[in-house]
Amino acid sequence: MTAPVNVTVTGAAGQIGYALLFRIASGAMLGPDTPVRLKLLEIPQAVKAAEGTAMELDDCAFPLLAGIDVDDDAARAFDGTNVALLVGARPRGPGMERGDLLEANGGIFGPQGRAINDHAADDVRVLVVGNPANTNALIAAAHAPDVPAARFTAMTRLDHNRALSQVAHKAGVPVAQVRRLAIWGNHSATQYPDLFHAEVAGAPADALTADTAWLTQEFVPTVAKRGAAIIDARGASSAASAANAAIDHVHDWVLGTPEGDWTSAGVVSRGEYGVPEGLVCSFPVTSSDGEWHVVEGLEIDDLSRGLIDASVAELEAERTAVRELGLV
Ligand code: NAX
Repeated sequence: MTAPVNVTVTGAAGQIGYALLFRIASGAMLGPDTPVRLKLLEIPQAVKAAEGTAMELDDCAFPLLAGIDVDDDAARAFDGTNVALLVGARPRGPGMERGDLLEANGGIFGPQGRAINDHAADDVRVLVVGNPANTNALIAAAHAPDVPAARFTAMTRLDHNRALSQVAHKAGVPVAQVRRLAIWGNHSATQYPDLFHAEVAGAPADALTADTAWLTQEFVPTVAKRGAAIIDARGASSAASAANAAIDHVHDWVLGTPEGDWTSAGVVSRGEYGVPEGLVCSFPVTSSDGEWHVVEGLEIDDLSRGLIDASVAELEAERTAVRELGLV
């Protein structure tokens, strides 16, 4: 059997952690032939709860689970890690301004980036789930100068999957027949789910893109505000669907995207589509040989351009704010 892959999950005692860990241990993320060693990082007050989750993981007797460590020390939790899922973050509290939120998260993602830099395996791949995910990824990458920036990514796969499902419902086709959607920009309400290159049952989604009222007043806001709708319905934020998206993101990053299709991920911009270099921005991406590649050469219509620019402007404002706070 191959050597186990070390997978660190932060915020392991939280609700996404609980939905995520069992699936990683079952092989859903890295495939049925790859054993995993789980390394759970929590804050001291939540270590006991994480240990409870570790006990349950043990009780599943997963054949692929080679071991579990629980820690409140980032240096140990990231030691030798190959895949790091940064889920734990500071939520926005009552009366918290954006600057306060960015600063509080800088206090988490800066040191975690540094610990990854100093202790992780050479091939480490990082997915930031904790919000504000794009800018938290930017902060972590800035603290890991020895790790290629392209190894830091932010999760927009849940938005992508939500968009796939909305289109499948609207078109009355199975979700597997919807391809080539793209989420652009920030994982926030400004994100832009783009259907202009999408295919439904093998044909361009012209009928959907021609219906501008549905597109701009229903589809885009439904996808962008789905998180709030889930909170309203469930009384708690998305957890299983977020965990599933994290599994999908890492699975495709490591094992590749299907031929002829693409997905969406927040990756460090190299200036593609006019997005300023260095921003962690969601793009349409493919993955091969363990690397994300932005899908290039797509024609961007005026409607899309305006919506992409608005979300990118928000990312730039977040970067300016964290620069002013000395976090990057
Ligand atoms: P929970 O509050 O249930 O769990 C968060 C856990 O993180 C807690 O157990 C907490 O003790 C831990 N934590 C806090 N600071 C930590 C630190 N410095 N080191 C290690 N652990 C730490 O939140 P949950 O519902 O699991 O959501 C986690 C994050 O995912 C939130 O920031 C949330 O906003 C974000 N989300 C991101 C999504 C995305 O698509 N990118 C979608 C789902 C989700 O909203």
